Amino acid sequence: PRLARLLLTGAAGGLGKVLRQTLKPFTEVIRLSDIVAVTPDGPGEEAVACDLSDKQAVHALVEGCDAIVHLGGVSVERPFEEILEANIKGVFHVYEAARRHGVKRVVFASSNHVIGFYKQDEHIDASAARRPDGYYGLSKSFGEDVAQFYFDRHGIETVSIRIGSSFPEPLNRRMMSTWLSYRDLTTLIEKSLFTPDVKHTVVYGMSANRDVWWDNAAAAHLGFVPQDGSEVFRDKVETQPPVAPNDPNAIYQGGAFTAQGPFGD
Ligand code: NAI
Ligand code: 15L
Repeated sequence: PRLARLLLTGAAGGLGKVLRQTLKPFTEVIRLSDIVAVTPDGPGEEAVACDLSDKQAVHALVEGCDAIVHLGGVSVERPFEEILEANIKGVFHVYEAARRHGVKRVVFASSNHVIGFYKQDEHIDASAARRPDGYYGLSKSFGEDVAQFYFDRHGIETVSIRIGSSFPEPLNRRMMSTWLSYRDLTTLIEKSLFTPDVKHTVVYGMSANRDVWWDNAAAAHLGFVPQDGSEVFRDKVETQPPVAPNDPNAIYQGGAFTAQGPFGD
């Protein structure tokens, strides 16, 4: 299947730079957006700069698109006011614009930090109560609620992907469990865009890693079968010094995010 016009927010970011390439086969036109300038690179690409906290700008951005992959926003723990503008207002504006302009499918880049306060020896599925580990995690938790609300109220379908750690390779021992390869991320987004009748589905974005904390049985209808796994990086990662047992990176699923901030006033 192929979309007519796919909107990719956060297109200048780490994942956006990858996905603007790998999602191209699934759409006639990809509309690339970020708060910083993005340059279209050939046919089938268009770029629209937009601050997600600007409601009118987001409405103009979304018009004419038939699906949205929403990656834009602050991707780390930051003072609440920054998170409020980019993530909380941002996700609301995206869904309001989707409603107004008839967009029926959103893929929301949620995060493992919505459940970051579970311990690494706990195993959870998508139905576990959320335990956000900071303002950033709270904003993603809000985003998942917005997604559910816009499905229940307006029939807009979303797959919220609780991305673990999506980088070229796992950067530390914790990421041996949370790593999501770019290839598996792309497949998961493809499934999220084209699987019929997803309603609001929550899925954990992880590759086929050996020791995982998350169970994706509730998202089996997506048919996502990860092809990569972190084991091939184990020897390299284990050259790093061991993590102290009282370090949040060794205790919590959200790792160091559980101990960042507050940032004062
Ligand atoms: P990133 O920080 O590299 O990219 C985010 C992009 O959003 C940046 O290009 C930034 O300029 C843009 N942005 C920030 N504020 C904005 C605003 N007010 N208006 C418009 N654009 C704005 O993050 P990355 O790693 O590419 O992540 C993409 C998405 O996936 C983010 O939503 C992040 O929270 C989520 N995610 C990523 C994970 C990872 O391992 N890379 C893990 C879990 C979630
Ligand atoms: C995230 O949500 C961040 O966006 C990313 O930069 C990583 O820190 C990742 O989680 C993680 O938990 O490893």
